[in-house]
Amino acid sequence: MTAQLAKLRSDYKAPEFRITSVDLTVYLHDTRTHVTNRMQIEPLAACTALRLHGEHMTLQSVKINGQSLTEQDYQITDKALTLHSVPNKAFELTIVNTINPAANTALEGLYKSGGAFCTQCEAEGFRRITYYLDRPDILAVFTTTITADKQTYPYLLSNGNAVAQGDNSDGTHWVRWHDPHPKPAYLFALVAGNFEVLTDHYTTKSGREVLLQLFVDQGNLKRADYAMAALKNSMRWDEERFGLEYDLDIYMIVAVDFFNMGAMENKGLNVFNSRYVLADSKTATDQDFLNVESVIGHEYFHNWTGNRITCRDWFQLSLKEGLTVFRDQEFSSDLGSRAVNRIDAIRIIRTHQFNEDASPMAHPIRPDKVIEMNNFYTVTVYNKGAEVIRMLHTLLGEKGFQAGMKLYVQRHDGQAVTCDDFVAAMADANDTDLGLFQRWYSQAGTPTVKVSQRYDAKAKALTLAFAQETPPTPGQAEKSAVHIPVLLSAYTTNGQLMAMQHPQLRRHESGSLLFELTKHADQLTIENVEEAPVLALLENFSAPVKLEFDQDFSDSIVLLANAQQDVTRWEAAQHIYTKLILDAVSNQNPLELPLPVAKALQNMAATPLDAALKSLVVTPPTLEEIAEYFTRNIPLAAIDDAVNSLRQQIANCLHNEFAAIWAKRKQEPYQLSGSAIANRSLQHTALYYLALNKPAQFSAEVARYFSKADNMTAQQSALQIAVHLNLDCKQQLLDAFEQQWQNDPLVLDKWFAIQAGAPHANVAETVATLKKHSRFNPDNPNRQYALYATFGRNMVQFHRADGAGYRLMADMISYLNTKNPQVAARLVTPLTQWRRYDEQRRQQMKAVLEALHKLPDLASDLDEKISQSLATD
Ligand code: B3K
Ligand code: ZN
Repeated sequence: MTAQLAKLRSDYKAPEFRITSVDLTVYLHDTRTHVTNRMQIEPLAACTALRLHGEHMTLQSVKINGQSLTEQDYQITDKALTLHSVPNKAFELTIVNTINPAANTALEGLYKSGGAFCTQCEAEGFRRITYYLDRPDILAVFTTTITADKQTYPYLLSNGNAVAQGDNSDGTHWVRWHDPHPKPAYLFALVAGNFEVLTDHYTTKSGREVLLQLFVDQGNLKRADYAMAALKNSMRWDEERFGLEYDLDIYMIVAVDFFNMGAMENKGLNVFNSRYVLADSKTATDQDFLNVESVIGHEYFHNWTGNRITCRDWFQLSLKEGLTVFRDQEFSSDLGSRAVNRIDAIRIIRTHQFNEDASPMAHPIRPDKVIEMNNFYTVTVYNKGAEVIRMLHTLLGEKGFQAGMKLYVQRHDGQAVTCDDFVAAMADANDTDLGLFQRWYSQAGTPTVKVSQRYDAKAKALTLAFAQETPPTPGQAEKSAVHIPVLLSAYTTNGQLMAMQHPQLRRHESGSLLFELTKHADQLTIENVEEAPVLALLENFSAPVKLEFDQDFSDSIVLLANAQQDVTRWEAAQHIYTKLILDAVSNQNPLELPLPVAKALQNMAATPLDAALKSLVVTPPTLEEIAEYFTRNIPLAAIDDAVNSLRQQIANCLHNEFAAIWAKRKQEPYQLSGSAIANRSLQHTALYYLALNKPAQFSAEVARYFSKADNMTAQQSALQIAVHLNLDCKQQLLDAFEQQWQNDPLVLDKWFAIQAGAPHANVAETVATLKKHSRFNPDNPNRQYALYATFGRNMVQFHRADGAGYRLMADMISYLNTKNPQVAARLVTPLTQWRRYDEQRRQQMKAVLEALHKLPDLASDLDEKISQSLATD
């Protein structure tokens, strides 16, 4: 194992050379692809040596201005090629090298996915294709000529426009692509394969005709329509909401089966994990459809926020990712249910992001120190990054935010910039000071906001006291106050909205009042308040913080029944559930659903609230979310008992309501409308609770529903209910599903995941058996995520006291260490938090990590996470 050197954000240096254009010629071959890379380079400083990044390749030759260099003229290491002396004025550098795509199991650089060649260059994959200044602030114009066997690879694709093509006499053909937009190498893409193509057109608002092409494997064309429609919706939405229009004549998307992440926004040629493209009602659930829409949107929106304006260095990743996640969230909310989308986003933060903040890998949305960049494509950089953008939106309003966006684009189009540049554009466009707000970019950890309320009936005065505190995180012991927008409303006990006036409370466009907490502690006294109000605080989750506010059940019930915003009603129910669970855990008492709460839930079920909202309101927080309330000795079993008992009591008290929902459902053909999705969601929640309440009685009903299902949403829900509730029909359904879908890997992933996520004592054994399943290909990231990543999130079973879960995971991580370090590093995450568990588990996890740390050839991805985990105290 070689210790890897950390890079620091503060060490940034402007490049010493500029690469103005790159002319790549690639002869594709499975094991010996030949690359000629002709670059026009300009020195920017008085510097004679040039160090180019390059890994996993064989150098054939180097020429400067046509003159061959000898081995004395350069030095090669396993990471770089250094030319000792280069001209002090513009010159041409030609490098010829070979690479082995078939051996590339890391899926970074050029690799084979099934029968196709494809690339993944973000963050630092281009350096596995050829020697280059592989950093995002080097923007060059790319021309790419690809040659390959014509029969095997009829489609040869790269960025920009196809400008020339031809056939050779040896059965190969070639295509030349030119991308007029200067871009960093991480946005380079090359694809070759035998695809089916879905073609369509889009006319931009200024009249540009764009050819849209979606490339899928043979046989999958019928599953591509939805993604194409989502692409056109994205293009329209970005014009309407952000005034941003597409800038090339062609937009291509290729779906591949082997892909480490969701998708990649390469200029004009997105490469997608097939799970975010292929969708029809037989094989994709409602959630899958929504995910396709959101990821298609996300990658499309990067064309402006990421591609035309890119990151100066990788520490700035959230500049493009936080902003683009915010944009895709807004896209989904404008097209679908805003409240449901918001709740989904809140749940991601409260479970996964809070969890990351409490881990040894905690980092600010703009990290300061990185060893392996691939480890920083995190829920903090992406999702907390999006919350930070959302706070700016809350503070400035839609108009102010859009003015900031406009200025940002005007100032920085065509540049590689920093998060500070973005915030400066927002501040300047609104003539405001966001100096304090910028702390969100540098400070890691989850702030806690404590609020207390005191009402003086005689003086009719309400005093609200706010205090904030952020716990220390590795490398950041002392924390400062951050700028926290708190949206709030006040209601009477009858559920009427109350007017409140105070210089520090301003009316917000959402309908709430906005208070800005900028100090460690602040206090407001509000006059003329007629009665002690029921407060809704941190409405719409207006900041990514933990709220501590002791609210009586009776007040939460008022909000659940009356709040004007749906998210506030959902929050009221969550507040009740969380309090019940935490009380039961800390007092070691059995959990009991108070009668007024049961009544309030029954009333809610009878109101005309949106069906998807109802389904979410009756769903308590998960064990994973509750675990974030504990820093040490997480009482897994006690939380599990309390959550289960709460579910059981909801099932019991709402049995009649659930039975009515189930009985009244209409037998309609499958539709993908918002209301149909919402109804299915509520019906499946009802079926789950009915079966939980009376398993023996409902097993046959679940089996019948499964066998009659004409869509994957119904089929998957029935299977999940049967497996997770251990119904009598469980094995029958598992077998039927496997039989039906054994040749469809994306669908079979659901079968793997449902079993790996089941709350049963023998899940570790099940996972061990499933990994030997003939359809479990350990080299495909989707299979790993379905089986092992799902198992790692199954907290109670993964953390089984005998350590079986840890050993199982460690075996797979050792296998992946040399094969695919990115996937290995994802799987190690739950182990790195060993300090948060009881003594027995701590020792076992630590031992497993120490053994992994000693692996020969430990990948930097794993090394960084494991070292950090073992080092922190
Ligand atoms: N930008 C890519 C992520 C690439 C990850 C590389 N390890 C996907 C996205 O966020 O759109
Ligand atoms: Zn992105």
